[in-house]
Amino acid sequence: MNSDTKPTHEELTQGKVPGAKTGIEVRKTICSICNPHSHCGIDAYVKEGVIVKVEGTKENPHSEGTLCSKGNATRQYVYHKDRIRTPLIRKGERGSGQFIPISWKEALDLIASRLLKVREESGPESIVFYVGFPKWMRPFVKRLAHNFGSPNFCTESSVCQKARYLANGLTYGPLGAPDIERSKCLLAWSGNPFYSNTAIVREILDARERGLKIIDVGPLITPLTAHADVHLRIRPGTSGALALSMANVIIEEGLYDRDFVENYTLGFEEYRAYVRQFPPKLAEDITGIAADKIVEAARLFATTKPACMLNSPNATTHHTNGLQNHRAIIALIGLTGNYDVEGGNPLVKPGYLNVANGLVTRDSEFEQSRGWDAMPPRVGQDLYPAWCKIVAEGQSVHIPHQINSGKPYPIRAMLAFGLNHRMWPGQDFMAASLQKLDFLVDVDIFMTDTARLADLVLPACTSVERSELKFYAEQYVIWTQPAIRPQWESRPDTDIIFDLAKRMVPEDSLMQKGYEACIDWMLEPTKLTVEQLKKYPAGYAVPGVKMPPFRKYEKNGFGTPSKKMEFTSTILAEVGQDALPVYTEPGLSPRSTPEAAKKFPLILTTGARLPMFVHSRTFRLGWTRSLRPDPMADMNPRDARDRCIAQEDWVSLSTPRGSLRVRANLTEMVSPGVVNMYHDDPEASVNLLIEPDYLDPISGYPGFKSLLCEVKRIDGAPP
Ligand SMILES: Nc1nc2c(c(=O)[nH]1)N[C@H]1C(S)=C(S)[C@@H](COP(=O)(O)OP(=O)(O)OC[C@H]3O[C@@H](n4cnc5c(=O)[nH]c(N)nc54)[C@H](O)[C@@H]3O)O[C@H]1N2
Ligand SMILES: Nc1nc2c(c(=O)[nH]1)N[C@H]1C(S)=C(S)[C@@H](COP(=O)(O)OP(=O)(O)OC[C@H]3O[C@@H](n4cnc5c(=O)[nH]c(N)nc54)[C@H](O)[C@@H]3O)O[C@H]1N2
Ligand code: SF4
Ligand SMILES: [Mo]
Repeated sequence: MNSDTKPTHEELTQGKVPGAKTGIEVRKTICSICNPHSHCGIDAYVKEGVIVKVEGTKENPHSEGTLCSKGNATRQYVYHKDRIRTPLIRKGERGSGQFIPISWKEALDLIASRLLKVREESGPESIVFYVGFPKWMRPFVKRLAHNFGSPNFCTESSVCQKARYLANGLTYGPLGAPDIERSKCLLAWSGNPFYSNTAIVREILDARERGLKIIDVGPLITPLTAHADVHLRIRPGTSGALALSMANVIIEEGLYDRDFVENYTLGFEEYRAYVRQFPPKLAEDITGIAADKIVEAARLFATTKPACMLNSPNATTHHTNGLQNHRAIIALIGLTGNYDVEGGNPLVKPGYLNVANGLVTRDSEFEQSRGWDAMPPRVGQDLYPAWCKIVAEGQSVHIPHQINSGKPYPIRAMLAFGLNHRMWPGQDFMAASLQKLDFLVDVDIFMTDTARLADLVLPACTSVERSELKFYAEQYVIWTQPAIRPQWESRPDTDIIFDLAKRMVPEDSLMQKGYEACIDWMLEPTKLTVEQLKKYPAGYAVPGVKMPPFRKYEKNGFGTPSKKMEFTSTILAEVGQDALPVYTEPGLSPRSTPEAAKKFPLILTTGARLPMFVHSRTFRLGWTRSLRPDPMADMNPRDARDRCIAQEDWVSLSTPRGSLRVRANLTEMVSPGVVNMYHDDPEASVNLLIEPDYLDPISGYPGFKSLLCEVKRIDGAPP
């Protein structure tokens, strides 16, 4: 705009042009409505302290100026009427949702005094420090918990990517992400980045144009399937059988990497003998995939070098047999010699908040400031010992069970950041368990159904109202700066945590120095500082980052007890589980429970991502909810026809645990015999239909993605 003249007609009608005349300033920030893989750059157009429009930041190399439907609804998120405005203390009965405002000082003093009292009476372990899907405040909460003496830092990752991490850890030590850019073949085993991880879609499509072969394994047809050479449309929960059968083909046909197997692995002969039990014909019966397709995929993956594997954080582990399934899947990487090689799955040590971009930080040292041996056992440690050997957190799924049993010790209080009880299988059981605590604090942006169960509720602000350190895989780093001031009396979570640290861990001298000092401490090996990063509000492209070499195992071995890649897991054997990646049927399936399948003949898979929703977060936004206004279950038209169900009919979706009223969405995207339902819909939350103890025995993971159900038309239901 020309600042000497009046705004032009075009400028006035657009109305959102930055400059002196309009009073609009563009401030750089990030969106954190969805997962930390993304966090797209936002240009916030701010007028008089109010965001009037958002656009994607073009210079952000990760998001390249794009925002999805959720990010575009940022104004609806930030200015939503459900935002918590002040600290609130419960006035009425537990769970009545009646609160009165109190001051920040009163609230923080009360938390500290109540938690110190519980610690004195029942020990620090009786207090759980919990963080839900938000990740950015985790290092500080974990350090606060441990220095307070509690081993119970627990997170949403107990149902997200930690079982995959556990399977990787048991088999390889760590396993790296796929190097799609330099690969010739991508085995995308579960996962649909077009909806769930948009930032890697460009990488996949660019590589595809260069000739990348794609094998897509999953029960649904997704946008990724359209780009695949082979689609293995698998029955949910049977990935282990498919992987073992592919290994059978690869070994029988001599397509495996002999040098790698002979020199760097443990238990190959036992594994070879075991996979002989899974010829493609048998795997066809189990998985529903034609035997010749299994052979085709196995040959393609084993003979196209280098090949890499992409896995969903959890679609293979959200099954009662998930941990071993996932071990069987990832064994294919080592078997074919694609571990830690260019174009395969190279290993890069993760830096800040687990972003593996070659920049090494000190966050594990920061957060794990006390050894496990110096603390009592964690939640779930007796039941999930393998978990506790690999994963540096408690197993959150076990929290409600331990609240009820009081064994091996009582859990009495919880300090939670972003707690959503609908995340748990049998969410009503979790809600009822929370009501048994002596003291529950929930810090959230919105007054959620879970916050209503708390004794004290604190208002957190959103990413556009705070500062945080953001690492991107592209060696791009941002110290974000607030685009607007925190709304109402909300505050950044870190302000709350550091104020509590003053009251609860005064002896922790580093935390007493505050948030920025702690970030500087973690960043120290990178030579970056917060002060320096403040000069680059849109982000800083760190020059000269050296990536580690390939095949580090040749020198260092693997991070397993035997220092080898373990086809037979030493740790699993030690804890009394099968050392081999054995295949068992899902707990509820047409094969394992044929009696139950008579009444519930369809397979239910839940939580496949939709582009407009992120868990519980965006149902309340008008724009995103309008894209799917009612709760819907996806089913194949053939199954619908058999049940006289038409598109958008109201139906009951039932499992042995209960029923929900939802609308039917008829689509060929799901196979006949399968029903798919998104989770967390406040009007029909599918986790009400899943038993709280429907769990994988090794990881404690819920069987979210394979159980049994039936769908029936609700006669006389309103249209
Ligand atoms: N059936 C079924 N259930 C599932 C899944 C499935 O596939 N199927 N998926 C599972 C997976 S992978 C995950 S990750 C979990 C989801 O994990 P949840 O923790 O349930 O995820 P959200 O609902 O996104 O976030 C929890 C809360 O955090 C709040 N929040 C957001 N940002 C902030 C912030 O900066 N500070 C604070 N204090 N609070 C904030 C949100 O408002 C919300 O209330 O669900 C799991 N549940
Ligand atoms: N828009 C949006 N994006 C998100 C989220 C969100 O809620 N919304 N959540 C974020 C979080 S917390 C997570 S954990 C990730 C999840 O990321 P992804 O897991 O990549 O997400 P999905 O799109 O659910 O892809 C999972 C796919 O696995 C398939 N699948 C299910 N069961 C099986 C099985 O037994 N075997 C095989 N081979 N495949 C199976 C499903 O049908 C689905 O197509 O997404 C993140 N991104
Ligand atoms: S919600 Fe959308 S815009 Fe926001 S970070 Fe995720 S992908 Fe990007
Ligand atoms: Mo997740």
